[in-house]
Amino acid sequence: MKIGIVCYPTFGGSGVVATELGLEMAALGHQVHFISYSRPVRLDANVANVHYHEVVVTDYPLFDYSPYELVLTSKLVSVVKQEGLDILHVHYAIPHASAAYMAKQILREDGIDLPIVCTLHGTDITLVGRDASYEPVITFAINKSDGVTAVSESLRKDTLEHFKVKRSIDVIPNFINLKRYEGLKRNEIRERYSKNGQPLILHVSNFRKVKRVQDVVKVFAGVRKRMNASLLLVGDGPERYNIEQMCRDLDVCDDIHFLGKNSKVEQILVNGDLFILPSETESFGLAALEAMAAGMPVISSNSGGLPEVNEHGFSGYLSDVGDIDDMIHHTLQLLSDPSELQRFKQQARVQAKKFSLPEILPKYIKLYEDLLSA
Ligand code: GMT
Repeated sequence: MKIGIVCYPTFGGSGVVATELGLEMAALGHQVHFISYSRPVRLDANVANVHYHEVVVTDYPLFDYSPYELVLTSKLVSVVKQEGLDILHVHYAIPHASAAYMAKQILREDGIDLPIVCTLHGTDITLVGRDASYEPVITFAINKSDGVTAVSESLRKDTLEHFKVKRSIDVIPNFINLKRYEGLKRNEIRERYSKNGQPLILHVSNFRKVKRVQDVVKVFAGVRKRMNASLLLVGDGPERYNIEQMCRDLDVCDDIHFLGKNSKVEQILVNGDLFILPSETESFGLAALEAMAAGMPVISSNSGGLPEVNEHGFSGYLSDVGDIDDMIHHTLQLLSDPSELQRFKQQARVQAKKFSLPEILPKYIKLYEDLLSA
């Protein structure tokens, strides 16, 4: 197959899932064409069967806002024609689904019928997409896609609840490439931040409000009152200053380390003992899955798709959003009992296997094949 993949190139989960999916399809011998405004962070150059087409938006004085969606549409038309793509898979509805629809109509004029798959990832539905300024376009683009997938049952339900969707939505959960975690050993990060052997607690996100990183700091401060521990905060984003302020307010700065963005996140995760993801909402929670793959139990909120990923009492614990005391309780329960922590670490790995590539990839391949033979 010749597959086009449209995604955001940033550290967000949708770009990561899109990249990993494309790389696996390329490893199977398919030709995969990534189309984005910058090289996706996890897409190395010079990988066999992988091609990258950059969408370059030029400035023009008339435009206060450059029309990215139009430039993307033109790029899609051009790549489909030049490369002879069989199928186009867009990740994150805004604005990729409507750009794909427009490209499909343009190509139809030339007698080309291009099947479009749209994968809904979360905030394109739960936060941004349902806003009145986007909703009619998103509804239309979802209804007009040839295949629509959601990364969790929770997101499928949210989509049906908030949009007038007249078509079926397949749930294809996010997946993890466990090969990235095989044979990984603790490294200098452990030595640097756990000098006295104290547990390392981790959090990874884009530091947006929806992630409630301040709750991570509050939980850590509660834990720190009872035991030695360090917290590594990986990622960056708009809440960074407020998070730093919270560290100062709670007097825990010395034990909290900001590691910034990192494209080889598994090299950090492998050093951790426990992961905290207290999000307001999370359609899936890929960060939790990556943490489990690295052998960390997850203390998370119970919102959105998180209960589908993190099994309460097995791979970690779930608490209501904002229930700091409950999260502190579960964290201490695990960190103060080495054998219990060890058991949960193993169970976290078992849970991650349920979302391993061999479990999930065939679902995407079947969807592509069904659309191509329709
Ligand atoms: O806000 C983010 O975490 C980024 C966003 C994205 O588009 O990358 O993440 C969403 O998609 C991920 C991959 O499917 C999911 O694992 C995240 O749960 C989802 N984020 C939210 O729903 C807040």
